[in-house]
Amino acid sequence: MQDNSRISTALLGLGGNIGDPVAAMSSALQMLEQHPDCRVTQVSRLYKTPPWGKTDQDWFFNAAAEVETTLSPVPLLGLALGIEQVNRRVRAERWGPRTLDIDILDFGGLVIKSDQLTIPHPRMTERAFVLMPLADFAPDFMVNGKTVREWLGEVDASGIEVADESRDWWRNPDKDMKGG
Ligand code: PH2
Ligand code: MG
Ligand code: MG
Repeated sequence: MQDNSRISTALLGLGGNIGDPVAAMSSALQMLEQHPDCRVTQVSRLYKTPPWGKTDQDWFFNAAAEVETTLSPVPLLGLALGIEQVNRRVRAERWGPRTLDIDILDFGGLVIKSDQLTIPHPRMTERAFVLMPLADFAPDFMVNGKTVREWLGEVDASGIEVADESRDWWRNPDKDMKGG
């Protein structure tokens, strides 16, 4: 990052269940890491999670990340949506379509309610697929009066699996595809 003066810490949730979500999530984190106004400071393990809400769809891959940024919340949202667009492009090519969701869960503890953005993310405290990855690096982080660990104790986390124990699964997503 170029300017150290106004650094905020944002928490992001990432997920996907179409195409190659792990490649899309890896690409997203690498794009954030390479962006001049962002630095990826924590990444959770990689999880495989049963679909929440609409249950007649494929399981998801989910992860969480901490990003330090000199961007304000709305520009960070714009960056996240742009990265989603790039990775959501459906292309009739070898590795097929891919889908990616990037949610801003928290931004420096601010409370924001605008048409574009609600922070903290209004459903994060109900969702084990958000809380469990977040608890890998921020179990004591406070959201709406309770820690991530406390919220996690109140939700149904059944079915969730760790898909990659490594915290840098996103740095080299093709490592298992060599020769394949
Ligand atoms: N995202 C949704 C709806 N349901 N379920 C899981 N397991 N993981 C998700 O990321 C997810 C979901 C809408 O954003
Ligand atoms: Mg979402
Ligand atoms: Mg979203």
